Amino acid sequence: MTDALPRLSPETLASAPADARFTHDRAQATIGIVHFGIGAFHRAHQAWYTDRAMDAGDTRWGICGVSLRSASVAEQLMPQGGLYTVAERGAGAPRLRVVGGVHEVLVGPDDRAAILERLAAPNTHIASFTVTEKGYCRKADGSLDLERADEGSIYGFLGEGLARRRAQGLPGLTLLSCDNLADNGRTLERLLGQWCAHHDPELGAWIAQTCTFPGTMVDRIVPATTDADRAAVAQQLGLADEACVVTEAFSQWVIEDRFAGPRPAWEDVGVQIVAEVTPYEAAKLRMLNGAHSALAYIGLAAGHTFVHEAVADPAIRPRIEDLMRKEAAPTLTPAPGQDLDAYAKALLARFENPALAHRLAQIAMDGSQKIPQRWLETLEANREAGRSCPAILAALKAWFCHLRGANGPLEDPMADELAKLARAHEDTELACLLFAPEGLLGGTWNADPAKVFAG
Ligand code: CS2
Repeated sequence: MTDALPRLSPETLASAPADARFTHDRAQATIGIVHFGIGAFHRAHQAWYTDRAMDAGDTRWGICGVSLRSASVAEQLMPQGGLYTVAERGAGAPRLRVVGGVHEVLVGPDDRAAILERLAAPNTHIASFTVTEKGYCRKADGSLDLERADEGSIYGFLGEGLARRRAQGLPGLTLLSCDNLADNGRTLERLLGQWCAHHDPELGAWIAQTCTFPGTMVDRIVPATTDADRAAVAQQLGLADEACVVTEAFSQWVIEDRFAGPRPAWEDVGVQIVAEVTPYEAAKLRMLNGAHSALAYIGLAAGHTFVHEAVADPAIRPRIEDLMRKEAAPTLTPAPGQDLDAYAKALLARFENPALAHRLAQIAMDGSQKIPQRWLETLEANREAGRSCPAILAALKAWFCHLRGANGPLEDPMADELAKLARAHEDTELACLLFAPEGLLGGTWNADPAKVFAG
């Protein structure tokens, strides 16, 4: 039925419901942000905030979205002039907003020259990133994997784009990591520094003087969009939208106040600009993401497909509550006004949202990149305090089963090494190998797994 609908575009936009449309004049807008990783999360989060900030009057913040590998986002968005819909799903009818802030979508390998030109443009003030944990090309010890970094990653683009700014006498950029890494800003700063030390030390010095790397906490649950989602959005919008995203009503963005130059008035649309982002980031990674990964592996082992099913399972839910309240929360130092008990309660309510249909398998991907900041840091802080973590240990065991292929082929940048180890060793041996100082996930959790698992 929806096949017959016209496609969303600047020409057809007027037929979308008025309360679902952005209000700023796109013709006045200029591009001020280059964003790497224009997947569903960016579209439902940073681009959604920025678009609303542009509605408030400052239209310097149009987004040039870069997809490093796949051309499919560009194919979805460009025929629509960059327009797409964010559908917020909770109880009742979804709330729609067509976002007008994305002006251009470029694809890593094909559009290299255009991407570099954007990075070096005088109007560009911010480069931001949602390239997932693996996009930072870290080795097990946290340092930059130079080989992977030189295979079309963000570093090559930043290195050349920033070198051009330097040559042209332009100011540096705010480099804004929006991925779920511990200390994401400083991590990006350190890794880009390592890339420069190898390729262009003078550029590294210029970056250190002129660019900033604020830390951020980003939070919005955004399941991968399905055909059924696209059909539902089209029906409600009255237009076909190949690039729509579905998400929850909740959204949070906390940014460290450390900008190199101008920025959107994000604080006017609900973004928290703070002096110290770590308390928010650590709580989010250890409680929300830690619980998410535990739900994923334990939930898949119990035969569930979706987050809302796993969290409702009476055999699983108490473990998840314990993980958040008894294991993660005691390791955190809350910011003034941050109530971790209320946070845990709110997270459970968000996980229960059946309208999201968030697949456990989506969260289970790339465990090797996620587990250190989600579980191992919590395990280490509890170890230092002499406390045990039965919920996280149960989740680790479920991850080991996942590594042995219990839920189908492994999707993880370390899939081959992990699967080989997991199939050759039982749980305690495997834990010793993985978490030992030289192990694939060594360096974060300094326990003797032989004791912990045996006990
Ligand atoms: C999830 C996150 O896929 C995952 O690993 O835990 O994407 C999670 O939904 C977001 O961080 C929520 O803000």
